[in-house]
Amino acid sequence: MQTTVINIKSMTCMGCVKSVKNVLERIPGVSNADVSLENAQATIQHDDAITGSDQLKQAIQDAGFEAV
Ligand code: 9UX
Repeated sequence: MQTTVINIKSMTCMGCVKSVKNVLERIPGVSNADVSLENAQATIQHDDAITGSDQLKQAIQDAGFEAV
């Protein structure tokens, strides 16, 4: 298990936060995702052997947000 923190631009409301959280938690290998609007970042617990940080980033981009 590994913790990855990804900075996310362009989340403007709690709805955005929820969407990002849902997207992340549906990914295989992700056990928990905490998304903070204030900090503009996601803290994700995941199994690196199943889903790595690049894939997490990609999923955030695909959902329409900017992962940096
Ligand atoms: Mo609310 Mo966030 O419509 O895009 S979900 S601003």
